[in-house]
Amino acid sequence: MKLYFAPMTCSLSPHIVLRELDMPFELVRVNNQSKRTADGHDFREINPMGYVAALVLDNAEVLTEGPAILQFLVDQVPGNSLAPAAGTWERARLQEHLNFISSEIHGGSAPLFNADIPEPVKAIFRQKLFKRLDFLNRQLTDQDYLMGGFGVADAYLFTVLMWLPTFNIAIEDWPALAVYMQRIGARPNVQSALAAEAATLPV
Ligand SMILES: N[C@@H](CCC(=O)N[C@@H](CS)C(=O)NCC(=O)O)C(=O)O
Repeated sequence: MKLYFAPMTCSLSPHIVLRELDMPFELVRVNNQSKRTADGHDFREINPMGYVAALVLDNAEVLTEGPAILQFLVDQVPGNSLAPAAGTWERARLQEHLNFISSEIHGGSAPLFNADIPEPVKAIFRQKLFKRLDFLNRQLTDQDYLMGGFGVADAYLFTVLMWLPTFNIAIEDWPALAVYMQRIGARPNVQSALAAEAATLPV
């Protein structure tokens, strides 16, 4: 199995989960500008949308879209603690979290990365994002993780919240989120995923 990734992007969440599940995988870096991959492909031949993450199975099937990849991975290891079983009410709750993170935090952050969007317009997106952060902060005030113990939704939320300093947004303004980031960031598999990505050569 190969995980196509770019450092400091959303592909970190399936990377963390692969390590948490102790699954064998190969990490392949993608240059998100040139779309070249470290194993010599044009990445658009793998994911026509040209964005990470992409998971390529040993049978050459390709899976894209973070929430789909995360759920595929956990379903490969029956009885693991990173997600409730498929088909249960709790799995629907997990999907609620993943969709919220994907559309409201990940998608909601995208305009803030865009250098062509004028600052007053970005301010509108910021305000919207702040409301979502308020909501998460309230949730995580009384609990350490989004759902019971550490799970795939936490790997994803940690990943997208890591971008806040890039937008000059201080996580300390949401105290429960600041503590949450420290908690997730201290996990050995999170640290090893970050270190492994940093150790790859630019493409
Ligand atoms: N809908 C996709 C979005 C993936 C995405 O936004 N990937 C970003 C990195 S976080 C990317 O590779 N952007 C480069 C590009 O769009 O060219 C998902 O949820 O997996």
